[in-house]
Amino acid sequence: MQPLKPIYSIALIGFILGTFTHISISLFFHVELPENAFFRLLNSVNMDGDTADPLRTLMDTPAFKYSPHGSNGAGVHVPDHLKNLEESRFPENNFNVVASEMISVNRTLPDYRSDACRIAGDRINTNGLPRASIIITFHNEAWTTLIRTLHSISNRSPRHLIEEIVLVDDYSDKYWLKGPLDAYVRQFGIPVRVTHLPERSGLIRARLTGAKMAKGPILLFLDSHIEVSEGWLEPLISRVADDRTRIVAPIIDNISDEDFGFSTGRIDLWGGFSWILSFKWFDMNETDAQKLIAKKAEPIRTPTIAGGLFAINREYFYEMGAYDEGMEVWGGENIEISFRIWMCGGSMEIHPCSHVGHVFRTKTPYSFTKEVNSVIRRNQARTAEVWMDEYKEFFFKMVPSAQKMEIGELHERKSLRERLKCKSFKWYLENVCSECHMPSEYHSLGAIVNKLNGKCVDRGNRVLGGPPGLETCIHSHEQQGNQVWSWTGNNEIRSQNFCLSSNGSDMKIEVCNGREDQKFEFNQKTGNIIHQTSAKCVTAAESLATVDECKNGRQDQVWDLEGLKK
Ligand code: LR7
Ligand code: MN
Repeated sequence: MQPLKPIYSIALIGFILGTFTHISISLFFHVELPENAFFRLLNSVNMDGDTADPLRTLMDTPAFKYSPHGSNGAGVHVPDHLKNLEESRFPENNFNVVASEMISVNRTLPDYRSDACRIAGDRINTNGLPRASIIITFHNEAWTTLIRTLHSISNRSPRHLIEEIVLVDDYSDKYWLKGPLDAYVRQFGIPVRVTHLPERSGLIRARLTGAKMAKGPILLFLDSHIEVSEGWLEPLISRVADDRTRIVAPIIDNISDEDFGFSTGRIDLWGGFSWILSFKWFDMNETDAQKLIAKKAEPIRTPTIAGGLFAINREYFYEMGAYDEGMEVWGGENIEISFRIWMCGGSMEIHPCSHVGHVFRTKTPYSFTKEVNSVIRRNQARTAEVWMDEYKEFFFKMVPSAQKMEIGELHERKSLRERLKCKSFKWYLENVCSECHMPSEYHSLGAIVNKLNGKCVDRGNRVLGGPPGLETCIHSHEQQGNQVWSWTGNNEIRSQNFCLSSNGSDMKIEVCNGREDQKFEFNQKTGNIIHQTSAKCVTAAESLATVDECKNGRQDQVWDLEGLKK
């Protein structure tokens, strides 16, 4: 590493001449910044107000482009004297932006592919493949994560497979995402088109704007804080080129929100959804996992995609109704597009040879005009109303507030479903998502109320393996979800992936496993819930449900199953 004293004068000149100039300067000085000088610079940043920003952007660009930190996907250690800065700046993006700024925006990554994938990758003839327009939307993304996203694409993609990168700035208020960004992106050998939206559109409508600008035959959506690894692009494009009705997503690897270390994600997972319609990863069953291990380079069929990272044929995207423009800001569009694609004749898969890292965070950093959850619920309610037929009740029972919400006009989306002659949601559950947590056949859905004490079976604060609770029934309240049970077609009493079970002497809440001790029968005449293997009756105790010998006339063994189909 060469010590670099002129960095201060570069900083000064850049500061005076403005950001545009410094960008060109930085391109000529291909140097590494010694750690100490770098930390001193970082320390000297005045965090009060916008006046600090030019210096910050200045530092960000040239310095970190050549930083030795984080190479080969390693995480960084933020030194003690920067801990305060680290902490105070964390909320900017809800990830460790100081760690990100210590890492080169051009950092290297190992080739994460299996041998089988590398061999398969070499066999793909990329010459005949269509080009992708890469669409990235962002709202107040950190400079370094966004720029690193672009460098990683530019460094690790065959140039002839990319038509362009379309950047959609969703009304960010950081000045460096305006002029400085427009100038910075000119350095890539790939055309990068940036549009700055005049108002906050949310990621769904911003992606639609990006898709309209795109010229390539394939659209490839990415988040604004990702890093692609070797060989990521070819399998995505080639699978979509083989079948235009296929939507293909990469394996989503993890970039730590704490130290920005890159670690590979599991490949034996598929995407499903919960009763509240949020995206959920599921473990692959044994047989599928074995198959995967044997084949290694074969794509995995998935009922849903996480949402941010996927390739789709551009014309097909529009034929299938693009995105629901009635959805706001963030959330829910991933489940909507998944239901729609499958039900209307397409398919979705995850390609184990394509590795893209994503900075996962625990909290969303965006400002919403309305309360966050209500925005997401509204989007989810639109999905339920248009696509889920009678199964929408699972969602509305779990989230009663969504039922009363104003969710906007649905006519257009419903007629899209008719026009495309899409299959039913039951078909989707039976044929695509049979291992999801939603039963395709069920006898009842809702609360299970005891006749004697009027209390409801509740999985609220109960630990797995513990007895099911009996609590005061909750109506029209979000906590109601803990009291929503379905007596399913195969006689489970299920709440999402939790099932009631009994060993004949007491009851437990377990993860559903399809075994006999999780099966119950409901006698409509007597109101008894009878455990199949022990023939005992579910019985109310003070604050929990248990089992006991069935006796005629015992009110503590009489139950009302809400939503029972006659
Ligand atoms: O108002 C906004 N406008 C935007 O342009 C809010 C966000 N955005 C941008 C944002 O800058 C980012 O590039 O939209 C993208 C997604 O937002 P994130 O990164 O905050 O979302 P996420 O990664 O937590 O969320 C996942 O779920 C979202 C639901 O709407 C989207 O589908 C995201 O694309 C999706 N991300 C992924 O699938 C990456 C892997 C995560 C997993 C599993
Ligand atoms: Mn993201």
